[in-house]
Amino acid sequence: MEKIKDYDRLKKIIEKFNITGDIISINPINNGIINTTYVATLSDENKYLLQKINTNIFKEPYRLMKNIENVTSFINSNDAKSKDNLTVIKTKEGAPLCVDKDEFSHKSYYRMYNFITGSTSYDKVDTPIIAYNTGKAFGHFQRILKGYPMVLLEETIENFHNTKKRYADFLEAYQRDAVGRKENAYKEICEIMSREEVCNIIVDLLDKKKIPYRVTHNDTKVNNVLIDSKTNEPVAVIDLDTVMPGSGLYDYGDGIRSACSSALEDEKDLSKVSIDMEKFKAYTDGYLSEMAPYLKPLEVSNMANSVKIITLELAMRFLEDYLNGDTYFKTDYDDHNLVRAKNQLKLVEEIENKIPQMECFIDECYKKYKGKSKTMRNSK
Ligand code: ADP
Ligand code: GN1
Ligand code: MG
Repeated sequence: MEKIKDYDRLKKIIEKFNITGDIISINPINNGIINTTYVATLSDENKYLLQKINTNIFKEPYRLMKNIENVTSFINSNDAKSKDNLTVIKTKEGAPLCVDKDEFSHKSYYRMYNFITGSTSYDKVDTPIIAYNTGKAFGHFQRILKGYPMVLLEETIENFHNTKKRYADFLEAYQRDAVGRKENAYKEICEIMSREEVCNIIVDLLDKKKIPYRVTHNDTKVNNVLIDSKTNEPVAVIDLDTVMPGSGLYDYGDGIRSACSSALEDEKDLSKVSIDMEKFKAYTDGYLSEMAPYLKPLEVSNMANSVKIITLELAMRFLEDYLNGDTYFKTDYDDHNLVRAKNQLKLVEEIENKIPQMECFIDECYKKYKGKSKTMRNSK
C-alpha cells in the first residue's frame, strides 16, 4: 500500500502516545471539515484515531482537551448503556496532546482516541432507521449530560450558536467584501437579509430565560454519531470539541438539518435538496424517546422553528466564509462554500413549507413520550 504524505512525521507522533505495537498503516479520514484526522493500525490489530487540532479555530487546545477529558470520563462512568465510547489516550508522558514543531518552530497539536471499530459514520442518511438512531443517540447524549455540572465547561468557541451575532458577522463580511466575491452571491445575500428576524428567536428565548441552558453538543451533524454497522444501533457520539452550555434546540435542529436532508450538504443540484419527512419523523421519534419528559413547553413549541434557524445559521456561516476567502471551513474547490450556502438556503425554503406538518408531528410524538421518563419505561 502506498504511504501517505507525512507518513514518517506522523509515525513519530503516534509513537509518542501511550500505546504498544508497531505501526502497520496510517490512513486519512476526510469527512470532517475542521480537524485533520487519521486512523492508525498497529501490529497488535488495535486501531487509533489521530487528530491534528485546527488551532485556527480552537485557539486554546489544552482548555479544549480539559473539556473533552471531563465529558468523556463523565459519560464513561454514568452511562450504563455506553458500549464503546470515546476515550482520550494520553502521551507516554501523561499529556493530553502531543506537540509537534516544524522547521519554522510552528507548533501543531495532536490528540489520540480509541478508534471505534465495527461502526459507520454517515454523511447522508438513506433509511429512517439510521435517522431514528441518530436522533436517539443525540437525545441520549443530552439526557445523560443533564447531570454534568455546566460550570465545569470551557467555552471552546465564543458565541458559537449566537445566531444574532452570526448574522452581524455575515453582514460585516458582506460589507468588507475582502476578496471581491459579493457580486457572485447577491441572490443568496438578499435571501439571508430577508430572514434577519429569524436569527433572534432562540437567542431571545435564552436571554429572557424562557428556555434553559443545557449541556449541549453543538455540532450534531449526522457523521458525528457512530452507528453499529451490523445492528444499526447507535454506538457513540463523537466530535466533542464544541460541548458547551447552549440550547437543546440547536442540537435537535442541526440533527434534522443534516440527517433528514435528501442530499449532501454540498449537493449542487438543488432540485435534489429537500427535507425527507419520513426521516424527519424517525429522527424526532428517536430524539423525543430520550428527551421528551425533560423539555420545557417553549422548547417543544420551537422545535420545528429550530430546524429553520440552524439551517439559516449554516447558510450564513458558509456564505460568510465564502466572502472572507475560505478561511474557516475546509474546501475542495473554489466555490465550495458558495455551493454549500446555496444548498442550505434551498433547505431553508423547503423547511419553511413544511413547518406546519413538522409541528403537528412533534406535538403528537411529544404527547406519546412526555409522561414517561426513561427509567419508568426501562422498568416495564
Ligand atoms: P471534524 O471535527 O473535522 O469533523 P471528527 O472528530 O468529526 O472531525 O472526525 C472526523 C471523522 O472521523 C468522523 O466523522 C468519523 O467518521 C471519524 N471518527 C472520528 N473519531 C472516531 C473514532 N473515535 N472512531 C472511529 N471513527 C472516528
Ligand atoms: C463543522 O467538525 P464538523 O465537520 O463535524 C462545524 C459545524 C458545522 C459543520 C457543517 C467546530 O462540523 O459547526 O455545522 O461543519 N464545526 C465547527 O458541515 O465549526
Ligand atoms: Mg465531525
